[in-house]
Amino acid sequence: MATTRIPSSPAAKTNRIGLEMAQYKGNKSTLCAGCGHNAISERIIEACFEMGIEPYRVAKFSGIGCSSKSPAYFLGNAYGVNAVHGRMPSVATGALLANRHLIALGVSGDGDTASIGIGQFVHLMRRNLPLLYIIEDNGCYGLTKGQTSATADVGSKMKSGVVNELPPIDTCALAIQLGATYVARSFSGDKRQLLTLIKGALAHHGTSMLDVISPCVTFNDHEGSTKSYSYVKDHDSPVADVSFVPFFEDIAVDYDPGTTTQITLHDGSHMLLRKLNSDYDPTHKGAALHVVSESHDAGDILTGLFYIEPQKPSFIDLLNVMDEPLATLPDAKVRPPREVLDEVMQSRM
Ligand SMILES: Cc1ncc(C[n+]2csc(CCOP(=O)(O)OP(=O)(O)O)c2C)c(N)n1
Ligand code: SF4
Ligand SMILES: [Mg+2]
Repeated sequence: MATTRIPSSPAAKTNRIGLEMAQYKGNKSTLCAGCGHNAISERIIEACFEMGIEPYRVAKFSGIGCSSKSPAYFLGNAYGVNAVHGRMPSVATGALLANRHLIALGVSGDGDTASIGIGQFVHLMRRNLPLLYIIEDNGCYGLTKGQTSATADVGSKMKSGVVNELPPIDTCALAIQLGATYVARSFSGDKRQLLTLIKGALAHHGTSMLDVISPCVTFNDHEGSTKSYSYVKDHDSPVADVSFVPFFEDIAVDYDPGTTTQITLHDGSHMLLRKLNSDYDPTHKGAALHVVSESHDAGDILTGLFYIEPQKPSFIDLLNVMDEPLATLPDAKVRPPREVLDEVMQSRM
């Protein structure tokens, strides 16, 4: 269902398609003040505005949770579906098969994804559906008062004082291993890195999985938590400094080629990765899995673009889905005439 049209004001700055930032906003947030999820919504708004994305082509998908409520707070001119808890991937898959021209943006939580939704998540990752999947990861079930989620680290203390003893599921490692083609981790407090990674993900054609550490100020921002603002600030370790150049901008940049990897995305945009770790190659799956696993052992929160594979065919390409949206095909094209049905019934399989 499309939501309300937000009017423009004459004086504001406009983007390359003539829209202003206000036209990318949504309803006023009802989340707690300071919740990391609000910062992520702001970056989504900025990324879509700066890239000149047509809001009415975007379809927002989410499950259930504080994080899954957040699509109401950005892109009020886009389509939006709140699915059942943990079931967003199948709804998004159906919508994209019905209309391959949608720009699909999924927002989920660590509970919605790694606990109840893990079964749907793993199949989404192996299909390479063209969708940006953001996990707003606070290591707890914020909406239901802060229970431990499956991404909580061993030794992390919950507000109740209980210490988590179960190993976390690393959604980035899982996504890389299963076939997602753009996999990154960021922090809601790192505006520049997060904005860049969202822009790159929007230009990518395939599944982009972005795990964003997003502190829950009400239930998981205390001493002893490994998903608090202060812990993440102290342990954030970027794998590379990442920049994004959209297809409509000239790539004349001041990067030293000897220290920078340049990756061309599906729409002609570029990701530029200035290496911080000398040998890191984000197009090498084994290397990506290695750095993610190594960072766990070192107790770091590794951020940045871990893995990218821009050329792999998406699920839509593999299925050879026709260009015309299936959702708008006229009855005459979708209902085979009686003679054809008779022929099928008579034929031997
Ligand atoms: C089938 C089902 N089981 C349980 C719930 C209760 N429930 C609602 S949100 C939620 C967890 C949300 O956690 P997360 O996805 O991490 O989102 P957050 O609120 O932390 O952003 C749970 C268990 C539900 N709504 N539906
Ligand atoms: S309870 Fe936590 S996750 Fe939910 S809105 Fe508040 S701070 Fe955010
Ligand atoms: Mg959560």
